Amino acid sequence: MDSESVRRELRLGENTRAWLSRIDELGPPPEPIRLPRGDEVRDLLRRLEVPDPDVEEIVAATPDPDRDPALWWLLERAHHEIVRHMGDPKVKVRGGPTLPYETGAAARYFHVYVFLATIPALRRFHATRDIPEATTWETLTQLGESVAIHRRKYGEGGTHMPWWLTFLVRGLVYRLGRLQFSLVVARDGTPVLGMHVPEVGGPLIPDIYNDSLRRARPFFDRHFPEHGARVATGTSWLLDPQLAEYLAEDSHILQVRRDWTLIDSEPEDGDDAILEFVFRYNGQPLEELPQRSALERAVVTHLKAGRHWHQRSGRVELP
Ligand code: CO8
Repeated sequence: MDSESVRRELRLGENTRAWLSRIDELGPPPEPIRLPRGDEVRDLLRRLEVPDPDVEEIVAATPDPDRDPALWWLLERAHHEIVRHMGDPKVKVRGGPTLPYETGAAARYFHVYVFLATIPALRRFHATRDIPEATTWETLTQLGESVAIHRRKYGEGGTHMPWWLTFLVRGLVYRLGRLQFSLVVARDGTPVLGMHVPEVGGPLIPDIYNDSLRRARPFFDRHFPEHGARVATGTSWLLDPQLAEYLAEDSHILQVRRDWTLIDSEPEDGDDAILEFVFRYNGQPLEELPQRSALERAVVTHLKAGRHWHQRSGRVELP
């Protein structure tokens, strides 16, 4: 098989050519991949909080090297690209695109299979860094969140934001309580921790947020002493100052962001981001969006008034 025949068979777009030829050059991984099957994968997926209907579909569609040679070709090389730079934040690897769904369930769940095939290498890497098992498993539950959001948004199985799963399974992201932190090297070479608020885990109660923030520096100083980050940074709809026009002063979002300093000169357009994170928006008219919470009402009122939301970048000192 070569990258062009794989591209044709899986109906990948022209824009995937550069990635395909890169991973073609890389070749298969030195150690053959193994996908767990049957009850082994069922138990693993449940542990990763993948919802039941998806678990069964993922088990049934698990690709096989003889039956699905093109998909297997892609799987091996996508996995190889990830493990090659395990734990190195200076190398950018976003993983492959979402595959066109018309070739079947195995294509829809492609990034789940890459994730599953890479867990053993990630666990070996975590062991070399003495990462507690509980942190490994807590971090890996992002797979369940990604699959659940995809189903809620599109009504069928798949993975939402597969590039984030790639980051995570490359050993760059760690969930410590309510928050995730990622190893990042800023453009000027400064090491920082990227902060992320996963959806699963309940409201952003300040005590819970602060507990998580307090865990970050000791964790990274112990397991990644060469990194040495002293600040966390983030780009988010949560940092848009305009939210203060709508939310109560004691809202969690307004409380936890008080220690943050904005560091961007020009705000980025944030309409898509806030619609995504509040509604998992999929193009419906604004009139049809639910209006149950203060935030849901704020997002719609603001847009209907012809105004725009912003994504802002900020930083906070790590305690
Ligand atoms: N959808 C609908 N309503 C919401 C949502 C939401 N996503 N979030 C909050 N609300 C409602 C609340 O129910 C409350 O309503 P009411 O006053 O009517 O009772 C009101 O808005 C105010 O909410 P709070 O400020 O108290 O916030 P919560 O603690 O309820 O929720 C969460 C905050 C947990 C962040 C929630 O919005 C959520 O789960 N969002 C999805 C995940 C997400 O958006 N993550 C952020 C992605 S960007 C990123 O990770 C980088 C972050 C870097 C900067 C961090 C700065 C702190």
